[in-house]
Formats: sequence, structure tokens, C-alpha cells
Amino acid sequence: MSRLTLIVAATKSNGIGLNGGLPWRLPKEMAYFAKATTHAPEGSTNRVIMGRNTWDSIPAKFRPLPNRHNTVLSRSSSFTVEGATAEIASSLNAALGSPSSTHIHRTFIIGGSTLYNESLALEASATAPFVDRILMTRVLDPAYEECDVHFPDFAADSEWKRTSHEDLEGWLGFEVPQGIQEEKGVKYEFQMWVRYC
Ligand code: FOL
Repeated sequence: MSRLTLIVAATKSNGIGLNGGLPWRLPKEMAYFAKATTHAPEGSTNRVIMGRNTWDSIPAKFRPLPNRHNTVLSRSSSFTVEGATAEIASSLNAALGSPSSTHIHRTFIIGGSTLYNESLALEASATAPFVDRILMTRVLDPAYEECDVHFPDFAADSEWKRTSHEDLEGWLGFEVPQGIQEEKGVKYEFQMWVRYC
């Protein structure tokens, strides 16, 4: 079974996006995203899988996300990425079945809402991929509650348990600021959630 990690920043009511982009600009939070998804043992690389709208939302100068194997999901056969440094797949299953790059350490689902929903709905089985971990940045500022795309209410599913901060750092392999963070007056917290299969 291949285990997938989902990474997301969401408000208390699970808002994740507004007008085709992130509702906030939090450089240190974004640096955490970059480090968490990039950090891998020498000689290996992580993979990020995203939907086409998420690809479009990433500033062109940061695409493909550097030092990570980028896979973009699109059902449209006419969708291409300039430079061809990202892989295009027609579905999550197709993407996961193509070992186009060897030495993949971890696979991260980076959004958006369609792909988050689809990947969280995958059932555990001996061979199929399964999301068993969520790196959640909880954005606590009520000013950002107005979002037009949302993350599923995963915590309503009691299989998900929040880990300790120590476990978060242990899994990531680097130190992470603990407790409520504040950047530009916006409070947020780095969390990790797991479920067993
Ligand atoms: N998860 C978390 N925790 N925070 C996020 O902002 C986030 N964003 C997405 C998915 N999961 C997330 C999807 N949106 C970039 C932009 C948008 C985006 C994901 C990534 C981006 O430009 N990333 C660059 C960082 C550039 C910088 O340092 O400003 C990268 O190299 O990862």
C-alpha cells in the first residue's frame, strides 16, 4: 500500500481558497509548506500531486515547485505545461501507477478541494494508495472565514487523531515552531493528524 500525505492550510471552518488563490499571504507558513514537501534523504525526491486549478494558482516563477517531482492532474488532453518539467496525469490512479521517477521518498497531495476530497475517500487496501496523514496548518483568524473553496470536514471522521508536536517534528525530520504562531497579525498552528488502516 502506498501511503499518501495530504498538506493543507485551512481555517476553522475548513476554508482553503478564495478567487482562485490562497485567501492569505503568510510567507513563513509558505516556507513551512516548501520545506515539508521538499525535505527528503539525500538521493531521493518527494512528489507533489495537484489538481489543475492548483497548478494555475501557483505563481509562474515557482512552477514547477522546485526540487520536487510535480504531477498535475487534468482530464483535458489539451492541457500542457510550458517547459515540460511537470508530469501530467489524467487521474489520481494513473498518476500513482506511473513510476516515471524512481527514488520517490514521499508523495504529498497538495490540493485543491476536488483532489483533497477524492484522495481522502480512497479506501485502505493491500495494494491501493491511502491517505494516512494530514499536515494541517490551522488558520485561526476569523477574518479569513470567507472562502469559496473548502477542505472536507475530516475531523468529523473519528478515525483521524491529532498527534503530538514531537511526532510532527519526528516525522518531518526538522524542528517546527510549536503552539500558536502569528504572522502579520494572523494566528495559525502547525498540526499533524493520522489515521490507521
Ligand atoms: N499547505 C500549506 N500548509 N500551506 C499552503 O500555503 C499550501 N498551499 C497549497 C497546498 N498546500 C498548502 C497550494 N497552493 C505555492 C503557492 C500556492 C500553493 C502551493 C505552493 C508556492 O509558490 N510554493 C513555493 C514557495 C514559494 C515561496 O517561498 O514563497 C514552493 O517552493 O513550495
